[in-house]
Amino acid sequence: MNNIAQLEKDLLAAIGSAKDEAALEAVRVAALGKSGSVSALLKTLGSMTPDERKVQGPAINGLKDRVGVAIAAAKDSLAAQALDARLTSETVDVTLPVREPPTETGRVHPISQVIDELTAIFADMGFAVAEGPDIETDDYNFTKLNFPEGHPAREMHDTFYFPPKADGSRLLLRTHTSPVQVRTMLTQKPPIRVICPGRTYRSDSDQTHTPMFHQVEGLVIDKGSHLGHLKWILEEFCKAFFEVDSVKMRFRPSFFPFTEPSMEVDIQCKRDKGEIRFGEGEDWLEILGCGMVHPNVLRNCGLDPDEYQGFAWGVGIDRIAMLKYGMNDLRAFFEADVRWLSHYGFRPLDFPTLAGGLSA
Ligand code: 2NL
Repeated sequence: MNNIAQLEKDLLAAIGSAKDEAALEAVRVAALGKSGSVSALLKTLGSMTPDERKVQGPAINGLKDRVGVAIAAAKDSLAAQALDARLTSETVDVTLPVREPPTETGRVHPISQVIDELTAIFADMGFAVAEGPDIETDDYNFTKLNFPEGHPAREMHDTFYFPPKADGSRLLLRTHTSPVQVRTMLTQKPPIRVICPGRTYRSDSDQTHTPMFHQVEGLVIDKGSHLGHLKWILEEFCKAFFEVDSVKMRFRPSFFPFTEPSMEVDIQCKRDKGEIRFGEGEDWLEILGCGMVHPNVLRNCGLDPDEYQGFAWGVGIDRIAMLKYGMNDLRAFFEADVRWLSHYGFRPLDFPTLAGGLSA
């Protein structure tokens, strides 16, 4: 056997025993690479006589072609083997349970739930929902609401003010949602029936106060609106919200600059080992403030107090949410702890409705 035939035999054996594509590549470089064994043979052609070359040329080039074809075939088969190995090891078990979708694992914050409940209750009585900006003018938050300039009631609100503008006026974070009702009176003709839920801000922080909290206010303006209507609305609201058949309410005289007369409202309840029940018992719990809209407020909002009158009320949403759902720490509301939310939160898509149950 001449050395070309021997080399071909050796190379085909090496190709056949290459275990993977990397080993095969090493064989290819050793044979056909720049300083490979076949390339070295090809280089010998240059120093041969024409007669020698006539015989050796086709023999060496034939070797080169056959080795190349063998390497390409081996490469295809190794690639197919590697793919088969991956397909058998990297299996996907389609029978495994799928991860639960957000509609199953996500939870609605109790404040959002309570706002949805309030909206359902008041929408049923014919109220519209109005919203407005959190950043307000001093005029809409105080002046139009009959807080005189320099009146101590302004200080009582612990207002967050923005730096004064060139003209001396200051924007502020609204201390109540009343400016939304001011905007409503300025732009809509009575009869007006709106509720205004939203964020409110006061510079106050302790166990029962957070600098940002939530309020819902209601406003009714018409020609003959009176305290009898107000009492009925608030009673119906409390029964529906606390999901009880009857509630006893107590109206105590109070003071707000924007209402006259003004009242604070308590509901009767029973306290039992930290649990509160409504519609029974001998204790009283304050839940809201209300009154007849002050004639100055009506005038400031473009309404003639001799033609129109109305009433308004304000409730702390965070507080009634805590009462209804038995949460005792207000600060947990705003800590964004998913463990708290998965315990106290509500299932999405279970919208509160009067017919289907508010919190069921
Ligand atoms: C409370 C008391 C109250 C109002 C809010 C109001 C709004 C306008 C005119 C008149 Cl535009 N009144 N709102 C009235 C009485 C009480 O809130 O203690 N809230 C937590």
